[in-house]
Amino acid sequence: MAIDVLLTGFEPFAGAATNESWEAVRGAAPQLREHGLVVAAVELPVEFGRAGDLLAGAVREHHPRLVVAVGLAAGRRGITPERVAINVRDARIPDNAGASPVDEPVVPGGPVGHFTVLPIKAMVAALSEEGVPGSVSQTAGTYVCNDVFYRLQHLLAADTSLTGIRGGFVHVPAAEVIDAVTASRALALLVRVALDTPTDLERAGGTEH
Ligand code: PCA
Repeated sequence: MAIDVLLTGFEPFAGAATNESWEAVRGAAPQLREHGLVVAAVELPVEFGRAGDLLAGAVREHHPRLVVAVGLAAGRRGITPERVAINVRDARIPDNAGASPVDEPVVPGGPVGHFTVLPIKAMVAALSEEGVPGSVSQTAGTYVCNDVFYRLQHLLAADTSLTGIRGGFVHVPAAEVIDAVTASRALALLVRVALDTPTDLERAGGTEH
């Protein structure tokens, strides 16, 4: 059955008891259902390769209109829709299966990067209207979140049976920065903006260095 939205979050990692990304997804899904949307929510393992395999399987099973994968970026000050996934695995800490790849490709022979196809500027604008801190992020890192993001964008770009499915990645910060209730409300808002915005806003979302 084709559904409206597939959301994914991650299990805990690095010794934490919970992962804010899964808390946000768990809270956002029922809010979206209240808006009449058919939503699937999947908790992914923090494992290179296997997380992307499970996400790909869920995309094929559910054939959603929209896929938003969510991860925790503990050091960030707001909610950050990601602009680009890169074809690199470079792990500072082992994943939950003990793997620590260094300078390996996500997809051997794949392009250097894939851009999101979510309207990230419109999403950030919607956060700002709600008073929730957020900005466009120019990198999802080189750990499992980027791995999943790259696999998602590669799948959607390469498999013509999935043409028309839009997808991308959003990082949420630690609960001390944005609490779970606010994060789940914000995520539900971002999903609705993504569904309702076929063409992104033309406004700057760069970073000064
Ligand atoms: N954050 C990690 C992986 C899982 C998660 O929630 C990351 O940013 O790569």
